[in-house]
Amino acid sequence: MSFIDELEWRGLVHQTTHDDLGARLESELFTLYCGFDPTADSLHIGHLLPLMGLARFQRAGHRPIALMGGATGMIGDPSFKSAERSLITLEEVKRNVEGIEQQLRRLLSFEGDNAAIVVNNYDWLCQLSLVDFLRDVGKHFSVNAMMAKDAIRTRLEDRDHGISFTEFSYPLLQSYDFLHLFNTYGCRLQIGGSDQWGNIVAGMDLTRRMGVDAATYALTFPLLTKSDGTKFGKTEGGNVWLDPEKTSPYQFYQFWLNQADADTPRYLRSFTFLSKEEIEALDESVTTAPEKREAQHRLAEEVTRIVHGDEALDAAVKATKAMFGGDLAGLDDAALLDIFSDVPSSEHSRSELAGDTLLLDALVEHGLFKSKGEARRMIQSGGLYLNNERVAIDLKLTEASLCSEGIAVIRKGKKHYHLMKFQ
Ligand code: 545
Repeated sequence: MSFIDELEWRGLVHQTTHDDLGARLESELFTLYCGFDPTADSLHIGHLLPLMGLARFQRAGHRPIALMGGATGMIGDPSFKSAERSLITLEEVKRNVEGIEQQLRRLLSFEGDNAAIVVNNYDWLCQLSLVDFLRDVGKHFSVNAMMAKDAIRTRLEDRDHGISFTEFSYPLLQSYDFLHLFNTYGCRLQIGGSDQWGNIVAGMDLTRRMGVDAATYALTFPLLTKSDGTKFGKTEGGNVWLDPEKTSPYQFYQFWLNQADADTPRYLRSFTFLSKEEIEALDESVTTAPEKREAQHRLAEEVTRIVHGDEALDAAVKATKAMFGGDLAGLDDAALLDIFSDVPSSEHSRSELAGDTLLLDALVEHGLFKSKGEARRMIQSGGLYLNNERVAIDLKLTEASLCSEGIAVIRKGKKHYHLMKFQ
């Protein structure tokens, strides 16, 4: 299978400019780029497709450039945005660049002939003189053509959410980048999500008008969909971030583990580097043994490893087992609060750990059971667990009842958890 056929098979090709791009990618080594504006301090899984896209090209022997939009991030891309963005400060942009650059670097290789390159368009765009730019670059853009683009149509039609000259000029900056990267690195291909099509094609036009006679190319990725019609990549808690401080590796792992059978085969193609054979075997398992959720487990494992590494993956798997009644040993307060983030809890005084309080009494007092009788019946039927171990009726609370520094984990029946927090 050729590289472009593989991308197609993975559902990663939305549009390309040339029918012969696939053939050329087989016979020539390309330098290609994708840009990321530092409008937030972390990427989320919506950015994973183009980022892994760069990595896929690199694995196929091409040279990837990750562009940080230190300058364009100060302007704001209006493409398909329904309202003007508020400007962010230079300090904020710089801080965001640091966060995002770290995340980019994890996925790319900086060794070998086709080592990845990270650039920041602040380094060239901020040196341009306004008058030169308007003469040399601006002359090649037709305002009439720019106004006809889909990407800003709503902003032109909606009187309440118009577009400033600042944002309207954005495509000129991204276009200039393509020209600059062509001149500096021989970069001939720009990739991005489907929202970037207009900006990428504008850059191809500019390179041609500026006298570059080599062909430049565009390839865009589709927007991801979910079979139930809801938006991909969102949870009740909002975005699924790549930053482990914003979305813990455990929550990240859970996100992928919870994908529907109908979506998992597609996500395995788009979000993992697994081979066609491996993925087709996993497709099978979705039909033959859906209850095992083998495909979801594999998906969660692969994507978590790619983004967070082996160690974080191990911890996430362990945490998931803990949630299903497994061993809780070795988990600290922070890990327990993460795993059991949506579980009810009660606040207790450390004095209850002195050895003279019955667990049963403490639970009734804090409302976990309506009466002592109810609590007693549950314990006698073997349905009450402390730190995932069955408790006896006469169990008294001591320091040993804690699972971590200050938390004891109660479970009623198969899956009703409750945290006792001691202070
Ligand atoms: C700037 C200068 C260039 C080339 C590209 C750019 C950025 C581009 C853009 N891209 C999006 C983006 O989102 C914020 C990421 C960090 C929080 O706005 N004009 O910067 C997204 N992009 C990845 C994909 C995208 C796109 O980074 O292309 O489609 C999302 O999947 O929206 O010379």
